[in-house]
Amino acid sequence: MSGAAPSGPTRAGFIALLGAPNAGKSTLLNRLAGAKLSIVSPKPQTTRLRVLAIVMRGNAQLLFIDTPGIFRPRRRLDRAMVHAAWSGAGDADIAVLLVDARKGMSEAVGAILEKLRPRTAPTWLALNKIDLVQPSELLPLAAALNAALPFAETFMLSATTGDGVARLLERAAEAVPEGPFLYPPEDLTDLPDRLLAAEIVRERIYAQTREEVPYGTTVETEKWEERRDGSVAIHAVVYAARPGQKAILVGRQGARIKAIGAAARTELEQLLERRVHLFLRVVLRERWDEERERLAALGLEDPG
Ligand SMILES: Nc1nc2c(ncn2[C@@H]2O[C@H](COP(=O)(O)OP(=O)(O)OP(=O)(O)O)[C@@H](O)[C@H]2O)c(=O)[nH]1
Ligand SMILES: [Mg+2]
Repeated sequence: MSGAAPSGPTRAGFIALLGAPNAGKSTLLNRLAGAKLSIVSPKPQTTRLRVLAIVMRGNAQLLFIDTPGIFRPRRRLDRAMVHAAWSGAGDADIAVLLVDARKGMSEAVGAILEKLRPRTAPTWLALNKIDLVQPSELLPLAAALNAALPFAETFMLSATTGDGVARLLERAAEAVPEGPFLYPPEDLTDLPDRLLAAEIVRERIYAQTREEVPYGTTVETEKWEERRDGSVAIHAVVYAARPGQKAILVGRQGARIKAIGAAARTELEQLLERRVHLFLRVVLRERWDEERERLAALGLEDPG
């Protein structure tokens, strides 16, 4: 929290980060929170659930929502992800459309602009990844996007370097409505540790496997066991949609799942600040991505 005692009335509001897959929403959420809350990967469609970051800024409580990237859904899982993204935006006081400045005005961004058009609550634009483009490209892109949909504010930032992020925080703190804090100010998120653990394993799967494997996989924490020595034993199941995906995840003599587990455990020990024993088992479960129960485990609603 910032040093000076807050003066004046308190403010609080939801700010949803919205955009095409891979725009950098989760990287930005983590940067805003100053903590790793949401998983990141170079592959699109990484985030599947809404992740909340509670950021205190003077007398304002900023509730940033990371959402799944918006794309044309096929599976029930995809539909639930896109539904979660739009309902995140619908509930928010401010929606921030994040656009990858290097990709510019893509078909995916065009489709999102169309759906944002009827929105009456404030919508902001943030050009992200400005570290990857020539500065001279930014103004024309901002102008083109604002011509397609007039945004109340436009930001240019890099979630990776942090450039421009302070200004977004500042403006958000001024713009959220007056009102009481909605979450305990000392909390960072409402994400349960069990879900965080499953997400960290999923992130390592994104990092260590290719092609369809990450998309055919989901992870659930089955058992969370507090041990008397202060450590925790986490048992998680990895569901694979195809026998071939299961074989890749397990690897030769279990080498792949062992490496995934080792990397996830190291990361979890840092995040949870305690010793972690992590037990992973890989299970074939065809069509898990059509099962309501699997979506519910991710905190997703069935979109029907
Ligand atoms: N150079 C650069 N890379 C970035 C920036 N922001 C994000 N990235 C990278 O872009 C990739 C995607 O980032 P994510 O944060 O996972 O993107 P996302 O929008 O959450 O993606 P989905 O969850 O799939 O919708 C990762 O490789 C990030 O490291 C940025 O400002 N600059
Ligand atoms: Mg994401």
